Amino acid sequence: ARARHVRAVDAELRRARRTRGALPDEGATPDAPAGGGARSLHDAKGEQQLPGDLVRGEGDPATGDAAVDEAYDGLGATRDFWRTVYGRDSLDGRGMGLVGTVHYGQQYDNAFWDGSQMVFGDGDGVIFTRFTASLDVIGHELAHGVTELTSGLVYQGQSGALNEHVSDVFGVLVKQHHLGQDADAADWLIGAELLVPGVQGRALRSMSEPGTAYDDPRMGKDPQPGHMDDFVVTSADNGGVHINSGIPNRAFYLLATALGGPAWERAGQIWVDTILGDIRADCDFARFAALTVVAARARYDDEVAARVLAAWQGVGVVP
Ligand code: ASN
Ligand code: ZN
Repeated sequence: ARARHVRAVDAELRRARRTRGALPDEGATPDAPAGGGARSLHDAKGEQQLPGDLVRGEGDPATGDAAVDEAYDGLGATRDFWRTVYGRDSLDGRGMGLVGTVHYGQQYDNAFWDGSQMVFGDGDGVIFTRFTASLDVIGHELAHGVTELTSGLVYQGQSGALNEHVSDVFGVLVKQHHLGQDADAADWLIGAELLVPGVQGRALRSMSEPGTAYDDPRMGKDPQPGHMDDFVVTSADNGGVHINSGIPNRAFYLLATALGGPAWERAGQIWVDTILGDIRADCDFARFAALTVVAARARYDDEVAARVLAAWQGVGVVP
C-alpha cells in the first residue's frame, strides 16, 4: 500500500512540475541546443518580467556585463561539477538547458529558482551587491532545481530546511571543487562575496558555525542554530527553512572534516545517493539522517557509516 501511495504521489508531483514547465513532456526530445545543460542568460533590465531579453547563449563571448558573465560562468561551473563529479547531465539528468535572468527588479536583494529558471537581483548596493558574485549562491539556486526535479522536498518545516540544506551543501561543494579545496581548508560560507564592505558580517550563512555569519544593526543577527537544542519554532520563512537548515548544514561540515580530503568525494556522494534515492518529499531530519547512514554503508563501509552517524549525533539529530 505504501509503495502504491508513493507512486501515486510521485506521479502527482511530476504532473505538477510538468504543468509548471520544469520537466519536458514524457517522450519528448529535448531541444538540441538545450542538450547538455546549454546556458542562456537573459537581462530583465530592472523589470520583473521573466525571462527578459536573451543576451548570451552557450558559446557566445563575454558581454562585459559582470552580472551576465558571472552568471554564465557560475552556471557552467555548476553544470560541469554535477557532470564530472557525479555523472549527472544538468539538473534533470537529461541535459536540460540552464536559463538564468540577471538585473531582475530594482535593488532586488535576492536570487531564486522559480520552478524552471534561475533569477538574480542586483542587490541594494548598501548591504548586498549583485547576487551573481558568489559561486556558492549560484550552485545553491541550481540545486533547488535538482531537488524540485527529484526528491521534491516540501518547502516547509523540517523537509523545507532539508531542501535549503541540500542547496547549501551543493552550493559550497561547487565552490570548493572550483577552488580545489579540501574540507578543512574551506571557509564553509554561503554568500561571502555578496556583502558590501562595511556590513558587520562574513556571509549569509556559515555551515561550520551557524549563527555567526553576521550581526549588523541593519540585518540583525544570524538566526541559525547549529544543534537540535536550539531548533527554532516559527511560522516565518515557511517554518524557518533558512534558519533550521543550520543544523543539517553543521552535520555535513562535521562529517566532511572528519572524513578529510575533498568534501565532494565521500560526504558529497553520500548526500547525492540520499537525495536521488528512495526519499520521501516530507522527509524530516531524523529520517534524512537515517537515509545518509544507510547510503554510506551501501556505497562505502561500516566505518564511514559510523562517521555519518557521529556527525548527526554532533548536532543532536540522533541521540
Ligand atoms: N535565495 C533564497 C533561496 O534560494 C530565495 C528564497 O527564499 N526562495 O532559498
Ligand atoms: Zn534556497
